[in-house]
Amino acid sequence: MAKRPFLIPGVDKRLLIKDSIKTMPDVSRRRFIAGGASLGALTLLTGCDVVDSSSAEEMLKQVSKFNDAVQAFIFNPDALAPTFPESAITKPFPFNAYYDLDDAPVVSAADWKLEVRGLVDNKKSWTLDELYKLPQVTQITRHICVEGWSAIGSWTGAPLRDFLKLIGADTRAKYVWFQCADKDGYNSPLDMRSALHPQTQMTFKYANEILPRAYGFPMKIRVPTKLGFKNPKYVVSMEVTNDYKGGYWEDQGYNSFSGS
Ligand SMILES: Nc1nc2c(c(=O)[nH]1)N[C@H]1C(S)=C(S)[C@@H](COP(=O)(O)O)O[C@H]1N2
Ligand SMILES: [Mo]
Repeated sequence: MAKRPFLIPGVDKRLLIKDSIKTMPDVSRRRFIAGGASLGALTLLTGCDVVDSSSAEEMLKQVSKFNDAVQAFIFNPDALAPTFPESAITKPFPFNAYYDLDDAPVVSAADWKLEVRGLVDNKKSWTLDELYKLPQVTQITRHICVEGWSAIGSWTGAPLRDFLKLIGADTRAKYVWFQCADKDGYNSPLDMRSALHPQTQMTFKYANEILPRAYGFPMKIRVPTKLGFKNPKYVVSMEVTNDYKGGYWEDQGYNSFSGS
């Protein structure tokens, strides 16, 4: 996440968030504030991308309408994130990290293994070839960054919940904690309920091609019900644990739930 000024012509981000909060019923207001109360969180709730004052207006309308879909998305963490047709895909899809693309990890497919640790029956490490053999699905969903941009992409991979079942993970544990290959480290805890969400994916392909380096080769965890920073790229290990181990952005004050 590079430090960029956050300016939308004609829209004051703080006022928009304040106005939206005012229109929410109590329960969702509490949940929204607990979830980070950011423009990203609003985008996640309403599906509206704010680029100008008329889309801000539209977002407010969406919040105040509180139609069934939005309600379901807020109150039920098992609700599905919206999916989109191929024609909606954002091209080119943005790269984002806390460094420039030149500094993104270069992972050698031959040497890489996914380490599995913690509360699981089978702690075997997995090669990429082994992982590629898992049954995979493709999803076209929206990725929302807390910095205020969002983009629609196509991700293919194995549902994480299938993998957790396969390795005999204790799904009563609180978190799955991911560590990444970034040179100064990147990690992120995912609450078990979200890890078991049907759309949460161990992603191996972007736009039907092997995941490019920019987007996290060889594997990222795609969680379409969460903000972008809860989608770790260049994953090297996963640990099933009851301990809250913190995360790169979580430790800097971003809410760990950050999603629906
Ligand atoms: N390993 C790693 N994963 C990461 C990040 C990072 O810096 N390192 N940045 C996060 C953030 S803030 C965003 S918005 C997305 C960006 O993913 P993209 O480059 O595929 O758009 O990756 C997330 N996962
Ligand atoms: Mo992000």
